[in-house]
Parts: sequence; structure tokens; C-alpha cells
Amino acid sequence: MEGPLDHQENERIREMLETDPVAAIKRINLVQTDDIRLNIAITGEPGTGKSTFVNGFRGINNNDEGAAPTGCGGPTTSPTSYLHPDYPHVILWDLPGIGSTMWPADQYVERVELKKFDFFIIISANRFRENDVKLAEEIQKMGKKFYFVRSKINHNLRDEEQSRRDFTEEETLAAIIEDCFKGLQKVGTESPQVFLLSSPGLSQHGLNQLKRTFERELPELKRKALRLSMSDLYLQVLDNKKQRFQAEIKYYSIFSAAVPIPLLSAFVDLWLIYSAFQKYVVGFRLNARSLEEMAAVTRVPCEDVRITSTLLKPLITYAVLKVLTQVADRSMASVALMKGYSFISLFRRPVVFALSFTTTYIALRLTISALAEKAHRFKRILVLSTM
Ligand SMILES: Nc1nc2c(ncn2[C@@H]2O[C@H](COP(=O)(O)OP(=O)(O)OP(=O)(O)O)[C@@H](O)[C@H]2O)c(=O)[nH]1
Ligand SMILES: [Mg+2]
Repeated sequence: MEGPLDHQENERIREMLETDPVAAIKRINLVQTDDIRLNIAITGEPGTGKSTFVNGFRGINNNDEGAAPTGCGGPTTSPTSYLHPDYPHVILWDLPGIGSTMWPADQYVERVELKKFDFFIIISANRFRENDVKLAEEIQKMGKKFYFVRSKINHNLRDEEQSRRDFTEEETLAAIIEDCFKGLQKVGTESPQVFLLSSPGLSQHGLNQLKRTFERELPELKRKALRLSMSDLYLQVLDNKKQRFQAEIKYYSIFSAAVPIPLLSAFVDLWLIYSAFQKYVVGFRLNARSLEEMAAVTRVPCEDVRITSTLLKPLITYAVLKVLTQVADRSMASVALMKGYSFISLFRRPVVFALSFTTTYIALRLTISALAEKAHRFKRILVLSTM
């Protein structure tokens, strides 16, 4: 499944995020809403009318050519995509039902790759069910939005009419809406959007209402999809950078451990670790100049991304450990000289090398992790600045 941008544009922005995040933000802001792809998942329990909804939403009947298969003859067995004829780049994904034998509820989220979709329509029939709760929670966890559709309302109305003497349509519909709202509020949905639908042909009222809401919200839904996708892309870029920097640590560590002259070694170490630190700060775009540029373009303050003294902790610990290693080394050398223990000289060098290597390695690794975590906060800036 393709994301909100076509592959070429996505790669171009990925490169820019790597080399010049400010330029990347400017480019993201220039993307036209019509060019943003929106992948909508139609999900819910088996047989609730998901495929029927896909057809109705696309303005066709279940038995028209090109319609999604429905009913007993056509349970949906794998996610299937349909383009919407009226909205460019809107793709409806007819998903299999959650909790069927082929798609057990506990495996559903991973197997249908729910996280890949931008927006969701949960179709539920008859009652607000445990699987509806599960879906709503998963979608909210991802910071995404959904509409809740109660289908087969005509069945409920018919059943109620047959079983209650004081039946009124208004009261039954109000009770159904109430049930949906209660269920959604329990899972913490802010301003739930609920639509009541009957089989196409019987009542188009709910479907038309849903379409109007969707049309009004479509530009923002697309922008949101783009923002989330771009901030995920940025995290990938950061993680790649982090891995590249971490792969280089061993070379710094070997070099630092290999310089045997005491004073020179301390000097080389400090210079080495400082230049590595500077390289990572610039690499993660956390230097003062990059931050100022970013703040100027995005108009989002970058205060929480600034380098603070806590980031220097691993380096200070490093310096102390290095001094201790050298003191230990000198002491061993003196003991060996005074007592004539020549065997000490045999293992002194390898021990000092190993200690020195390990301290440099750990200090640089901790520093890279701390800087990468700081840089992760850019994700928030990226999201805010592309609103
Ligand atoms: N009365 C009534 N029947 C409906 C409604 N929506 C769907 N149906 C019928 O319910 C049956 C199942 O509909 P589908 O659209 O195939 O349901 P689905 O959720 O896609 O089913 P799976 O793919 O098996 O999970 C079909 O016979 C539809 O005609 C509705 O709102 N009212
Ligand atoms: Mg289906």
C-alpha cells in the first residue's frame, strides 16, 4: 500500500529530512491537498455490512459490476482496495471481519496492518461489541480518527416494532445512538461521530449525512495523514542516522585505546570525544544555528530540543573514568617496577586497552542515544509546523 505521497516525492522528502529538515518542512507545506492519498479502512465484525457500505459509499449497488462482493457468497477474505469515483486519491479498503476463524481478534491488528491506514470507518450491527472497543482503542492509540457506523438499522426498527407496543421510530433511533455514544465514551473517544445506516435503497439519509461530514473533513483528514506519515519518516531518518553513528564508535574507541603515551593519551581522548560529540550534535541538527533556522521557519519554539547539561553527563563520567584508568595503569607500572613483578607488565597493556576501549565505547553510545532522543522531539515540531 502506498502512503500519502507517491514514492518519488516521498524519497525526495526523505533525503531532505536527512540533509536539510527546514527545506523538507517547506516542501511538505507546499503539497497540494488533492495530491495527498488517503487510505481508509472499512472494518468491523464479520457480516456487519462492510462491503455493502463500500459499495454504497462509492454510489453503486451490491450487484453492480465492480462492486465489492457481499453476503453469504462473498465474505471478504483479504483487504481489497477500491477507488472512490468522486474524490481523487481516496482509497477505500474493504477489510475482512475482525474475529472470524480466518482473522481471529487477537491477531487482527497486526495481520491486516491496521497502522498503515490513515482513517477508519468501523461498521457495527446490532450492539456495541467488544471487538468495536478493541478497534476504537487501537485507532486512538495511533492518534488517528474514525467514524462509527451502525448498520442494519432497518432490522432493529422492524424487530422493535414487532416486540414493543409503545414503539416509536424516533425513540428507537435515539436509543441506538445512545448505545453507540456510551460505548465510545467508555473507550475515551472525544466527540464520537456516529452514523446510522440502513441497507441502500431503504434509506439514504444516514449515508448522505456521512458523505457530507466526510467531504467537509476530507482536506483536514488528508493533511493529518500527511503529517503523521512525515513524522514517521523523520523518525526512520533519525534511526538510520543513529545506527550509522553507532557503527562508527568502534573506530573511535580503538583509536582512543591505542594511544599509549599517558599525557598525550588523555589529550587525544578529550579531543576525540569532543569532536565526536560535535559531529553528532550537527548530524542530528541540534546545533544552535540549525535550531534557530528551524524555529524561524516553523514558528514553533525549539526550547526543549536545546542541548542541556544533562547531555554532558556521559562525557563527564567518561573523563573521570579515563583518569581513573590512567591512575590504575600508572600504579600497576610502579608496583611492577618496585617489586620487580615483570608478569604485571605482561597483562597491564591488554587490561588498560580493554578498559580504555570500553569507556570510550560506552560514553559515545550513551551520548548518541541521548542526542537521538532529543532529536526525536523534532517530530512534534514537524507535526505542529505542517498544520
Ligand atoms: N437489512 C440490511 N442488510 C444489510 C445491511 N448492510 C448489509 N446488509 C446485508 O448483510 C449481509 C452481509 O453484508 P456484507 O456487506 O457482505 O457484510 P461484510 O461485513 O462485508 O461481511 P464479511 O466480509 O463476511 O465480513 C448482506 O446480505 C447484505 O446485503 C443493512 O444496513 N441492512
Ligand atoms: Mg465483506
